[in-house]
Amino acid sequence: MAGFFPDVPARIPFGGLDASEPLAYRVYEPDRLVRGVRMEDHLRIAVCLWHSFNWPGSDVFGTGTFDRPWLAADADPMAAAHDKLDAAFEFVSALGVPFFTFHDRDVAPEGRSFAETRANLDAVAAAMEGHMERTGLRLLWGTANLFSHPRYAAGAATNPDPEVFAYAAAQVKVMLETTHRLGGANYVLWGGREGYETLLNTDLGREEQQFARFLSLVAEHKHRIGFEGKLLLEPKPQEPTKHQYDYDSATVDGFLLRHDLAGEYGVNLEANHATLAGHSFHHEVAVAISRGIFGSIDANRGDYQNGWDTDQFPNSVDELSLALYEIVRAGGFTTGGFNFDAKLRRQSMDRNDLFHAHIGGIDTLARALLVAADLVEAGELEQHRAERYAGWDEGLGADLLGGSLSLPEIEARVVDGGIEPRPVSGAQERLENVVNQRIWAVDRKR
Ligand code: XLS
Ligand code: NI
Ligand code: NI
Repeated sequence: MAGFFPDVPARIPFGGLDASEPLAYRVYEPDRLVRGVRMEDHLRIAVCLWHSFNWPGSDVFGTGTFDRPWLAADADPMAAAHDKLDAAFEFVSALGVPFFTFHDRDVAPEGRSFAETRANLDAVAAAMEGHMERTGLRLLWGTANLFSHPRYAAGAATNPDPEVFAYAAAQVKVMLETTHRLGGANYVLWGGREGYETLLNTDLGREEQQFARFLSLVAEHKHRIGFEGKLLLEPKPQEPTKHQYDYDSATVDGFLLRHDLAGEYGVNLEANHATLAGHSFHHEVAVAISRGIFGSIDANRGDYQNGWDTDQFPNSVDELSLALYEIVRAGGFTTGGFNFDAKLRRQSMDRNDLFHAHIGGIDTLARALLVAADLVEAGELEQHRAERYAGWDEGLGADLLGGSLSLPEIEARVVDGGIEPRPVSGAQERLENVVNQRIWAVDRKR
């Protein structure tokens, strides 16, 4: 293939666990059935244009190291936008995954006015439609970049200046419509700078009202234009701001309930954001599912020694098996999927490093899926959980939850009924063994 990745086959093949070719999948087989559903449809994998095609490999101490000609300072912005799209669609097609995701500013440059910026995005969206038709690739979600431009330094919806709110609202309107036009399955809002740097200059109450108003406007417009995808908030506790309002799933859920937005929004969970919030990724997935707000996932990982969003490609089957267990047990994704919101390391400057990163991440997810499916099928964890809570299904438990007993009546039940609770083992180590045994045995299931 003579495009931007000349050494890569037009489609990354499946080679199996013993494959010697590095550019081949060991586990990911799109058509393989797992609990009756194709692996591709379970995982719904997406490539993100932001980190993978729009980031030059720079960090705070150094400039870009990656070979991304369209990011050159002297490139004509619109020509560069089209070159970037060509390379991105070539990449995603060769990877053989069904979806991609992007921010408005990832694909189209900002113009000299709002109208010009909008025209740039419209032109690029037309080109994207052509690429999507040609390749069959679909849009998992679109989002607006409300954090890079200096106008958003103090936030977008939560900015002290109403003009910034208005500008951001107009920008989201355009990007929501663009996502709709491209048949996006979801629309994501990550509150990049919706938070504060210092409480000394921040009016928390006002900012919360502003944010809620912004989100109602977006939900209203979604219905107005007939966009059927889900609206998803992406929790993150900090970075770039010191404190972000969408701290984690539980915080987002409380906010939505408080502002009458429940039902309008779900969450897009990112593994590294969960760990930054002091949670495991497993926790965030389980909380979102239990609250009924689970939407989609930004797949990546942090570094146990670093306290920031290192956005590395995921490579731990052990960790992802637990998250996937929750997802498979809950019936799987509806509109969501696994988006690789992950960055190469700065020294990974070969063009093919982008392939190695994604292939490894995809195989890790595929293997975690097999483990999760196996755990669900075996049912040991569920059986233990059901037994552990069985007391709540009838008798005393049902009476307590049903609300028919007052505190004095409960006291009478304890005294007269001779209630004398005896502690029971939580069996944690045994259950941990159950998980590990499934991980070790997964190759035998074929
Ligand atoms: C940054 C976020 C970002 C969102 C989309 O930390 O993960 O990539 O997913 O704006
Ligand atoms: Ni993300
Ligand atoms: Ni992130």
